[in-house]
Amino acid sequence: MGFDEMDVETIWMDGEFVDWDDAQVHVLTHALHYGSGVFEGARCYETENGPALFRWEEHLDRLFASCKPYEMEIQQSHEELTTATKELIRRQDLASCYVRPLAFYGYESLGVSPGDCPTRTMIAVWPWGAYLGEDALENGIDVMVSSWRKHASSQIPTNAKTTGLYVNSMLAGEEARRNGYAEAIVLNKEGNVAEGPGENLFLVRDGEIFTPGLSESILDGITRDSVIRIARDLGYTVHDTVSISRGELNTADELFFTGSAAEVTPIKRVDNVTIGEGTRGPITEEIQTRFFDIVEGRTDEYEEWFEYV
Ligand code: PPE
Repeated sequence: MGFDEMDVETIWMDGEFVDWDDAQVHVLTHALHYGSGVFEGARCYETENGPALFRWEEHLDRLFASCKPYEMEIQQSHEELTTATKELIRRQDLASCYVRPLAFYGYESLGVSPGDCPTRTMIAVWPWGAYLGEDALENGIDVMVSSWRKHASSQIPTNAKTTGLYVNSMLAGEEARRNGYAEAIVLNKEGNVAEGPGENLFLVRDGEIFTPGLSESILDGITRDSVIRIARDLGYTVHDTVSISRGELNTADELFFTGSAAEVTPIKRVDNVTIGEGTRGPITEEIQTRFFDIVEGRTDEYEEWFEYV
């Protein structure tokens, strides 16, 4: 669904609330030319106590951390960004939404060096349903191992959520969709499993859970972290510092993606290979159900993960 069909009218930019249509930048903005922006994607869920931002502090921490390799300095504090976000959600009367903060080198001069380009910051919120479709959450998706590899973390910091990195995600995702798959799995430079274009990956084998470690060229996903904690609290053994070879995808009992946008999405086929029974697997379902019970406020546990709007 396009923004024009949504009932949203305000964006926060550099300290001010501006009309949606006025949230513009110059075409000579540094980030537009060199991908020099860092961003976040978080969700605000509808709960009994009203809209609640899920793991908001962790998203803000990651946003500020992503700035570091690029020597980018966000002009506002955590508190200002939090106040702005809550205000955006309240003003537009959203019960639930996706939240997209972005910081980027703006307009001043061009040339790869950002020089005196200002660091600009914006936050937008809008309703965003299931990332890969409602059906995907229930029945799982078909994915393709991409012919594109992920950047090595020696080439670019893959733990920073940098806008420029996402051309790799776009190539992989679109290649998959052109070939009739819903999403891609991207291997790292060594040929082991890294993650999805916008998701982390989990594998279930013999009742235990595995996910590629942080040195496998992945984003340190906040949903990944939540799912590791949820799975351990449910009594599962989770191996979160492993390498996963491509072949292990085929022999997995279950596979699923996690992400703020993708939430917990089962995978039912990889290339031409059916995973498990070709449906959402039982452990995936248990974790997914628990995840939605938590984010939609049907349990009192994990209160520390919520920031009420
Ligand atoms: N890996 C990548 C490359 C990634 O972009 C995301 C989030 C994740 C893993 C999961 O991280 P986390 O959201 O903290 O659990 N991708 C964001 C962008 C999606 C988009 O299409 O834009 C997101 O989920 O918001």
